[in-house]
Amino acid sequence: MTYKNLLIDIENGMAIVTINRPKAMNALNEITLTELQDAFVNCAEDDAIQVIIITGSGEKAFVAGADIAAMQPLTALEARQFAKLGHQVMRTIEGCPKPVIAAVNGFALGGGCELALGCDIRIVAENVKFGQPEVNLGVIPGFGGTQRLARLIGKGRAMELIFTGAMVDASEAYRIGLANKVVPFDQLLDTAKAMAATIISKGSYAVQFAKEAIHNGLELDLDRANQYEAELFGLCFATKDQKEGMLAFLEKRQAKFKGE
Ligand code: DAK
Repeated sequence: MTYKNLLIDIENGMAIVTINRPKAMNALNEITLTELQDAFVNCAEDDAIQVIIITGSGEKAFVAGADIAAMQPLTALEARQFAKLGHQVMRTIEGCPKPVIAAVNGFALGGGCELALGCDIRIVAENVKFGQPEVNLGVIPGFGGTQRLARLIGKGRAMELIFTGAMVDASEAYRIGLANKVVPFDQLLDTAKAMAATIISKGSYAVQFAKEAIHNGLELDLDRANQYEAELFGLCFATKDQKEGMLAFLEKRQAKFKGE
């Protein structure tokens, strides 16, 4: 996988996807979004990859938003197309059967905050600044921020952030549930990799079904969601990892999962 604005490193069962447009604070333009879409489809299909980590190059920015210079002259129809591309990328990340960890360094604004929201887990550096500053530009969040931010941190807090365009620092992000973990910048990637390694050591089907159950179940009422969970729970018993995991417990030894 070779891209213009992305770097992809594959090691120990994980793919590290780095958005690499440091001169524009890793802002998301059409090429970058198209490449992200392609990279996540490829990572989803690659059996050598079990967890994906996404980060931004440099210390200053994860992603400072959708590319304002590219967006400024768009017509309404072009803007709609651009928003659809962004939505498609976020959906691809959410729908990716493998866990996706955002390692968020520096500014995660607008489309950058929305990209982090599309990921399953957010580990952030102490210098992080989250925000949805679109109202400063005369627009609203266009890559799902009005929906995912409210779902993650609640309607009232999401409205405050989106109406004021205010930025949130690391401790506040952690307090309101936007960040799972806060670490010094120089430990960011290692912390994300350590979490990825822990996830990789589990039965990969169990992790995959858990992601499906949580992600899709949240869109359903509780009875249907529980039914959906029951189906996926049952499906776990079609895997060798379930037999091995339970046998290992009974034999008082560490399970050897094979992802089968
Ligand atoms: N787009 C393009 N370039 C950007 C950028 C961005 N979002 N953010 C920063 N840059 C560029 C700057 O223009 C500057 O470029 P040069 O002048 O050096 O060529 C370079 O990165 C360094 O930025 P600064 O000089 O401004 O650096 P500072 O440290 O002083 O400030 C900052 C850092 C992140 C606070 C500041 O750059 C900033 O406020 N950036 C904009 C943040 C922002 O407003 N982000 C939200 C973008 S809007 C929709 C689809 C999508 C969206 C909405 C609607 N539809 C189609 C309906 C999504 C919108 C957004 O994400």
